Amino acid sequence: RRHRGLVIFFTGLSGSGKSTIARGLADAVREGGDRTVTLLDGDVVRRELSKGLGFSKADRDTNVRRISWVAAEIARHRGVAICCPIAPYAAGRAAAREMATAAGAGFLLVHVATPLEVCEQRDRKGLYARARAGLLTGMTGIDDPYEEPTDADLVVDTTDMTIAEAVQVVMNHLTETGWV
Ligand code: GGZ
Repeated sequence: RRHRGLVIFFTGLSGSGKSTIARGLADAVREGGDRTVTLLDGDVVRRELSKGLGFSKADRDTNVRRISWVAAEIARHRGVAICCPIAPYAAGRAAAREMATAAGAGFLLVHVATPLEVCEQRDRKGLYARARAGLLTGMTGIDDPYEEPTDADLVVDTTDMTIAEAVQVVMNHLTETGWV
């Protein structure tokens, strides 16, 4: 497994901690060995790869599919791709797994299952408050769906966990399963 590509796909609500864990994990995997790690950061993806897309179901599907395709290509060439879109639909996540598998790579779905009330309390960007006030429509978890994964390889809830601890949980899993 150490010689095969791998897609690590984080899914979860806005504010769940996905991106922060993904960034920490990218550093940890780079430090731990000689693997090439590509982080498909959400903000960068929406600026560079999915510019112009919004948050309708069609646009989210397109965004998630693009990310999944790039991740699978990276993994095809034996890299480790880490991505962290909300990816609210089960079908999109299943397609991401299929694309990685078809590329001969491994696929790890990590559900960052921090509950909505915790994400909403943090509200780092004020999006939940705006959604509650009716100033923003189509906010995931408020008036837009998030289909809870039933096929996650790993579930982490950052409610009572530091980011470093969450990164360690994922790293331990990767070590135990022989990916790094
Ligand atoms: C959800 C939204 C929305 C709506 C803007 N719904 O916490 P953030 O700010 O930094 O991360 C969220 C990000 C979600 O983009 P993704 O590309 O991950 O979504 S998807 O996988 O569904 O394509 C949030 C911000 O964009 N944001 N409007 N309506 N999140």
